[in-house]
Amino acid sequence: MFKKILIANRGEIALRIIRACREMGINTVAVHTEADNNSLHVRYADEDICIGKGPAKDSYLNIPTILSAAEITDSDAIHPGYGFLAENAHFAEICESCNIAFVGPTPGAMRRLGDKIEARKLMKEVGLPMLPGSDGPVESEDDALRMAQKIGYPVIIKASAGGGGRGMRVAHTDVSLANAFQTARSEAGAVFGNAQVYIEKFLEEPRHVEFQIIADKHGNCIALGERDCTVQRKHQKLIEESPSPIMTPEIRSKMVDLVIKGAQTAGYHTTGTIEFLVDKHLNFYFMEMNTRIQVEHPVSEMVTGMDLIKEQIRVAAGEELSVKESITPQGHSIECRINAEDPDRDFMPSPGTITSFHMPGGPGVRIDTHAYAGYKIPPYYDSLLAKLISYGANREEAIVRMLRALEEFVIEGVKTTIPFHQRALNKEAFKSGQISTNFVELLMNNKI
Ligand code: MV4
Repeated sequence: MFKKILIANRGEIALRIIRACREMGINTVAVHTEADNNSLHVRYADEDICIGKGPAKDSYLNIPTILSAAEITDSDAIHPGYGFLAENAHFAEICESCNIAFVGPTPGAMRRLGDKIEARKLMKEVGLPMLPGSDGPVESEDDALRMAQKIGYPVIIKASAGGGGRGMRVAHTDVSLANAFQTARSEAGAVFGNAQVYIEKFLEEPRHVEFQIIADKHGNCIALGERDCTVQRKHQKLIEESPSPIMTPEIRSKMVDLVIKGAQTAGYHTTGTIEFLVDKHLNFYFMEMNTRIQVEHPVSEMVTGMDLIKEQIRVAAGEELSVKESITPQGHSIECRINAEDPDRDFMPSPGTITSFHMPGGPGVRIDTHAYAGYKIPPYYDSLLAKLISYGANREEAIVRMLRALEEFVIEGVKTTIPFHQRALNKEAFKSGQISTNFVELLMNNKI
């Protein structure tokens, strides 16, 4: 097992990783910026190193600086968390060449799955259900037109290196397709340095359902059920839950077999998530695979009893999975992302000092946060302040507990998304589970 892990991240996830390490007897190194000097991850770690001023590109994204910090502290592994360098294959490669274990996939597996065209090809061969689309890159406007006419409108052009909704354009007619193709291509080139795009049938009003898997280097791979992340705004998830309210045991069992086959075929040996779009008839379509631990991993932990971070560290160190069979979710868990944003002002970021901070507690409530009373939220990073997670014997109990916890939560000094969550969870559409990815928009425009 590793003796010392450097956490190349900040905020709640850095703290979450430090807590797992503490329980495992692994020493920790926090890296931080001047702006994050007073963050809890710095206080909880055994050692800490300042790696820059505020902006991430000069600190949490600076590969040479982070590797120097790992060398100086004699760390034998780096945990990247999510975001920042977590899906950077070049970083994983450099860690490898410095003899520092990267807690995540091999650079090869990360590259294969990070390229959406490659991932689509691989998962299609394995037998995962796909929306009709191109089997490779679309190279020209004529190519795009031919494919679109074969698939039928509406279609979506997506960047092969994409993610977070960048480099993505929908077209409803031949005329709009030419423009969609060109703008998706140039945006993909500008944002990702890779202009390759592909085309798919555009699914209207889908749900987002994703499967959590974990694999070791001994041939074991298991699934930990699914998460429903349909409640999003501008590709930022706001509420996640497990299990999905629309899942059936039959569909889950079929999907679990397929995602495990997919991960094994990709040579995958860590935690990962396979994302699907779901239509109103409960047809599933592969969307993409995420090769990191995700923000919303706690809801899977709550319904499976597995500590995903500890397990991820164990498999990175070459150990076998502690559980060899897939786990069926028990009970129900919901996560609300408490962001320092003003829902009344189009979710505008609200950095500043938290003047008072009282966390909820009691049965079935978990909070992952790096914040506290007096904490100053820096303006440089994402606005996630806390993850409020509820657990109940069933969905109704998880919702009631979440509403009770949201009521108990006091955060003063900055605006937060707490009022948004209270509104959302009280909506009949949410309670009945009858929603699609347009739920937040409908809610904010008072259309439901
Ligand atoms: C789609 C789609 C409909 N049809 N692909 C959004 C993020 C990116 N990873 C892919 N996305 C979508 N791909 C096809 N063929 C709709 C979306 C989409 C979406 C998906 C999940 C959750 C929220 C969303 C919001 C807008 C668009």
